Amino acid sequence: MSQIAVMPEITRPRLCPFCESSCGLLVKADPASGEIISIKGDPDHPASRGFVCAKSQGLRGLRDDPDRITKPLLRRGSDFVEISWDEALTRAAEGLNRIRARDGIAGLGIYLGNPGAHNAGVMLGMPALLGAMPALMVSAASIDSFPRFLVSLMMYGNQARIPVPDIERTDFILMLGANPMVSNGSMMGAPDMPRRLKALRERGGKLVVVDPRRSETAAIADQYLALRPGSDALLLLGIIHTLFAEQLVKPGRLASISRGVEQLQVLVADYAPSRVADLTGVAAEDIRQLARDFAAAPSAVAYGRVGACCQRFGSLAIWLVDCLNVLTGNLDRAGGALFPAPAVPGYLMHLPFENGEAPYGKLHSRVSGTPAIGVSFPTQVLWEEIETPGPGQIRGLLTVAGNPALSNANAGRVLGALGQLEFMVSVDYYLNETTRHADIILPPMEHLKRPEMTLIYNEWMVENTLTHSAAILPRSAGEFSDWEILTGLAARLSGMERTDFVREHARGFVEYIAPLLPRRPAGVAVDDLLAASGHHEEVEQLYDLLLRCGPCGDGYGAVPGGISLDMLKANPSGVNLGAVQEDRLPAALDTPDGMIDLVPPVLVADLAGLEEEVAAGRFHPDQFMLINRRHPRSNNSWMHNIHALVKGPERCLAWLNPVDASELGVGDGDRVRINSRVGAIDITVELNPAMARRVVSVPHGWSHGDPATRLQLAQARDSANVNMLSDDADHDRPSGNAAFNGVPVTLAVCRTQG
Ligand SMILES: Nc1nc2c(c(=O)[nH]1)N[C@H]1C(S)=C(S)[C@@H](COP(=O)(O)OP(=O)(O)OC[C@H]3O[C@@H](n4cnc5c(=O)[nH]c(N)nc54)[C@H](O)[C@@H]3O)O[C@H]1N2
Ligand SMILES: Nc1nc2c(c(=O)[nH]1)N[C@H]1C(S)=C(S)[C@@H](COP(=O)(O)OP(=O)(O)OC[C@H]3O[C@@H](n4cnc5c(=O)[nH]c(N)nc54)[C@H](O)[C@@H]3O)O[C@H]1N2
Ligand code: SF4
Ligand SMILES: [Mo]
Repeated sequence: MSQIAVMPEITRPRLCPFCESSCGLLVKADPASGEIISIKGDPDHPASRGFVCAKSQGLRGLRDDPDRITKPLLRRGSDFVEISWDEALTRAAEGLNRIRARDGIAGLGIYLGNPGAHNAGVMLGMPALLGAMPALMVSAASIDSFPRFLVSLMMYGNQARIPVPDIERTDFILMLGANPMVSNGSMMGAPDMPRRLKALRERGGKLVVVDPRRSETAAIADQYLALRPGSDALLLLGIIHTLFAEQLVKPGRLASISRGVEQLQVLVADYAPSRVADLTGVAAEDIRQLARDFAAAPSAVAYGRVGACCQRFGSLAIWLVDCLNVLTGNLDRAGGALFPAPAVPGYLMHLPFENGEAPYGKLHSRVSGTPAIGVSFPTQVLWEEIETPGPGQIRGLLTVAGNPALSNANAGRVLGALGQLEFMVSVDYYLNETTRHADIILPPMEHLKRPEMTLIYNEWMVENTLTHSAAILPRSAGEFSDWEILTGLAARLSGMERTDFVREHARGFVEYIAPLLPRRPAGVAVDDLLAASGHHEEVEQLYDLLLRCGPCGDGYGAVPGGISLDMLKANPSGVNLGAVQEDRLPAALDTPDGMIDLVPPVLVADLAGLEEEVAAGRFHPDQFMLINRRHPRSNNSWMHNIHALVKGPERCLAWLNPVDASELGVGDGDRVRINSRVGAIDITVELNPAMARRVVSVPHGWSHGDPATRLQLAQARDSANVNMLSDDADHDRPSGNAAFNGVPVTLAVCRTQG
């Protein structure tokens, strides 16, 4: 399908697929040999402007990795053999259909992992697959951002309404549980965080970081507050209490579009800084002063991410972050938290209120009665549904771009469940800790052989940019993209030809998301709209339709200057649609009464849970707590087999404050056993004065020793799976999101290395 002329060395712009920053890269390659010669930042990309981080080199590493799977694999006993695509897709569809025929759709589950969200082919292919194979679907969103989605749904009436910090203009950022100097920012899509944070400080702005570890971001902050893990909600309650106590509540124009300020004042009454200080580890006067500084700044924004979100009180924390922004008048205004107006509609999250009721808890899971957000359940539901016999037990699973064996809480249980399945199919590059349980593995071709384009992450980009990247390397026969694999599987499941299936799917899909397509020409059939994009590749045709009918689209000529895929292709470094705008409220509110709800009952209810945990001693200063950590040359679980990224000293180390270490009698290089309610790991200690007392930090995504995997480099690393410790039962109650931070643990000396 690709029409690249073969010539020596070409340099092409390319969207980086590895994190939300979505940087523009310049890839120099030799299409004849397939060699990637260099990967640099693209100075012409409108948002990243030449910035690039080390992980971008993963594109080359992935291409060159001899362990990457290039042909479909079929399980034969404990081994795998290569089979043809035709046989693989046929067997995969037969296996899944067999379970559906016997047990109904309740017998099937789908796990969608994080890189899927960075891959337009997966994002456009999954609705097609779900159409052909309705199943209980869980995704990495519930081990990452469910609290954010739930809070947006309840406060603004729409999960996709994500307020992002206006980092370019703000005077003050209060950052809880985020480390953008390493992660490059999440739900604050903004490439080149170092430059942006430096610019903030150069214009006299202030950065305050709240974290149990003096992180790389805390190291460049104006103020750092060390916090007891999991106590963000208590700190925020103390700050909001102070705002009321000191008459600093000034919502400005938000007052007339918000509901519940008085109730909120009553709710925070019990959380005077003098009370929460002992629980959070932050001095009462620091809490009061923080409230005053925040309220006094010309503009300010509170922002909470993975550390604040993926914990037992993640929904409370994210709710209170937003309340703080509203009460100080900083939501929807320049320098505060703004609502992006994405050019490609967030169709996956399009779930309106019905009869005044939020799409939350309309479905409950069979085993634990866990409520779904929309139709999405948290991941732990999948494992209990596989484990628990009876009608509706899940016996067949499809995983797409996910590695739950390492990424999900209570990994011991996940492994047990994976081993119990009757039939499993995985779409993945690697034979890893998860896919080794599959019966069939379907490997997509490498990134640079397919086109890529901005899709869901434009929901929360600080700058509104769109990029389309053409394929750079030519594909060979027998290589398929994720889009082709997912639609190919869906077609087989439906007993149809793939192209017919794709057409039929597109018709239904476009009707389903019709409210999100304001510039769709009236009375023109979907087939005719797609035909107008006939000069593009198949997956691009659907994307073009979304662009052109979407809120910034050209409406097929009706809106001169509007966007289309042709326009993006003419600007291969990317198109800038301008800064995110203020004053989008109240128009952008989708709550039934058109107001911001400051006191959604499902969130307020968990304050009782917080009090229970306070009473149970969860925040006792002697209790050891586990927290997460990311590394600049690692991406969750799956870049540990790439030499350029994994080389160097061992990284899977438990960081401990030196005082705690000496009390425990351990030093650098010693081994400790960390125990939690659900499991134990042995791991090497590294002393680090950046750690708050009684906190231990361990990175996730490690433990590659399983001999059944095909990850030679990764296997050689000494590492442990931190998610053997995280407790799936101790999740965030309102959303069901996993709690990786603030896990109560005990530590004991294991053995000393010589
Ligand atoms: N290099 C690299 N970049 C990545 C990734 C990666 O694996 N590696 N992963 C990508 C993904 S999928 C995501 S979602 C983003 C995440 O990006 P971020 O949200 O920035 O997450 P982290 O980098 O994990 O930083 C979380 C911080 O929270 C702190 N923390 C832990 N517990 C608590 C707590 O209870 N309260 C508070 N206030 N802080 C706490 C941790 O010490 C850490 O500094 O990063 C993305 N970018
Ligand atoms: N303890 C702890 N656990 C955590 C976190 C934490 O901070 N602490 N962070 C959590 C977060 S934020 C996230 S997002 C999750 C991630 O959790 P998951 O999404 O479950 O896992 P990943 O490690 O991202 O694994 C991605 C898989 O996709 C494959 N892959 C990569 N690119 C592609 C592609 O283009 N197509 C296909 N088909 N496959 C591809 C890789 O080979 C790998 O198998 O982990 C979570 N787990
Ligand atoms: S920050 Fe790094 S990994 Fe993320 S998009 Fe940019 S270059 Fe890629
Ligand atoms: Mo994530």
